[in-house]
Amino acid sequence: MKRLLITGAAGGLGRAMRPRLKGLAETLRLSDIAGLGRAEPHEEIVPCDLGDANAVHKLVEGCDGILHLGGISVEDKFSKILNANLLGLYNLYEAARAHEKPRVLFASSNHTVGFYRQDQHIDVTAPMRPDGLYGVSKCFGEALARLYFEKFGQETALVRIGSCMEKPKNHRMLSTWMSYDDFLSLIACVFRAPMLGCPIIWGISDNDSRWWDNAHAAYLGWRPRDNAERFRAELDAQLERPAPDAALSRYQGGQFTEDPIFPET
Ligand code: NAI
Ligand code: 15L
Repeated sequence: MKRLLITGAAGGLGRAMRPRLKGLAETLRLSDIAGLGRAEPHEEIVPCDLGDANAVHKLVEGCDGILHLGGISVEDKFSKILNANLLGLYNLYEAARAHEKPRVLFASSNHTVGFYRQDQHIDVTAPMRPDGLYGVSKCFGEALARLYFEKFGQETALVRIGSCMEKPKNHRMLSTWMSYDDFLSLIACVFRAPMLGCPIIWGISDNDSRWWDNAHAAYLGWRPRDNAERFRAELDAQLERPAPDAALSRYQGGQFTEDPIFPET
């Protein structure tokens, strides 16, 4: 790729992936509403609010891939989710349509299915069961991407990320964890695949206690190599297991299932 756009580049995942993605494109175009520091020689920085249609059109121009990490990443007031995750996504897809339909990797979330119980094993045919307004916004994002695929042939990988961080922070994450290395190899597979389509992919490492089945996406050749199991002893020593009826041990979405709907005022 000549130019890969990374939205949400100032966030937790953006900061982790920024140095790792250096070899994937000649230029990384980094964008966020938060500060991004100084550009390295292979980088360009374009601040942009995803809710601003004109700015998003300029942002996408000249890019041949988009890693879309930007937006609200936890439960929040609807007005904030509306601007960043709904309007922002619409703006992104309209801009992509206007600028030669660069392939997109959309950071969706396990919170599209958060109300499945942890003793249920599901694949991508399972109906959505979002666990909050944040989860609903990711369901919207997946539906919007699918619309642009069916109508215009816009390709997107809908990556339902579990918990992508240095290491799992609790026992639930022994099932949902994805290492940075595995995310990097997934990103490379998505942008290098001769044909992508619009698949839903569970963004998890090869965890022994995973709940989600990626068999349908085998054609991409992604082979996650890490396994959260190696952190189990450390977690057992550090943390008491939550009670069996606690949200954290009951639902796939964990604590998000107990979040309130935040009032606007
Ligand atoms: P984060 O909250 O650390 O980063 C999101 C970034 O988006 C922030 O830097 C923020 O300033 C930016 N942003 C927010 N509103 C914006 C707007 N209106 N315009 C432009 N930029 C805006 O989240 P994180 O952890 O880095 O996650 C990245 C993406 O991956 C998010 O979309 C999140 O929903 C998704 N995801 C992450 C998971 C994880 O384990 N880190 C799990 C599941 C999904
Ligand atoms: C998400 O969707 C969030 O963005 C992230 O902060 C984590 O909490 C993750 O899900 C998770 O479920 O662990």
